[in-house]
Amino acid sequence: MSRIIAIGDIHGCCTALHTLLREIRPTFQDTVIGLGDYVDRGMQSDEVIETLVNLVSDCRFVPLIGNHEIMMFKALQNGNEDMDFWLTHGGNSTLASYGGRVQNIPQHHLSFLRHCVRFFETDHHFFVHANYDPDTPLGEQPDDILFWQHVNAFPPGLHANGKIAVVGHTPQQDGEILDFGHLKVIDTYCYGDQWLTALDVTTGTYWQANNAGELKVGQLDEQEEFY
Ligand SMILES: [Mn+2]
Repeated sequence: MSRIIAIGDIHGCCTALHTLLREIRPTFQDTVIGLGDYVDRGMQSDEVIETLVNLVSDCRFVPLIGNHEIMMFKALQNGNEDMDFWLTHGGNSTLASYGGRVQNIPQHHLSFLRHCVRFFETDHHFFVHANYDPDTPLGEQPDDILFWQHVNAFPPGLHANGKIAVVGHTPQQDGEILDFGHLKVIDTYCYGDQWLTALDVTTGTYWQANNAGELKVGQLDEQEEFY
């Protein structure tokens, strides 16, 4: 059985990520989608990136880009205000994980981050970091919606492509997946002492791990409604 598994915002939470991957054990039958925001806030962004780089050799891994990767890139490119902006929005912990020096960030980590994509879609689902405009094709979504806009206040309707959306970015402080049916929000606030979520989008099975290395498994309701 091949699986399609999305992983929510990791934010430097290496123990939770390792715990999840040990349980899921992705193989080359599986497609694993990272929803972005691998770095910042948590303390081990360096180890998270190294783990994701290695994941490429275990499965079909598709990393999306999140707003924190965008901030990091701008900071490294431009310095000055862009560096200040990144450091005050969680980048300080990323930089600390590299020993406090930008020069310590390995080339293969930068190269990994450069290869992250804006969106991904399968037959029945699509994946973006933050949000989407339901009437705009996925390839034409504006950056401010795709990478920055939260969904809690105004959740978008079903996209015109008829596919189920899987997103991160809007932290669910209760640690639970926010499920609108046509839209699943799986940033379950791992860096805030809640859970890191991996969702098998076809079956609705999900796994959650935390920074204490604890793991739980759950099941979203009413998957059959959409097929
Ligand atoms: Mn984000």
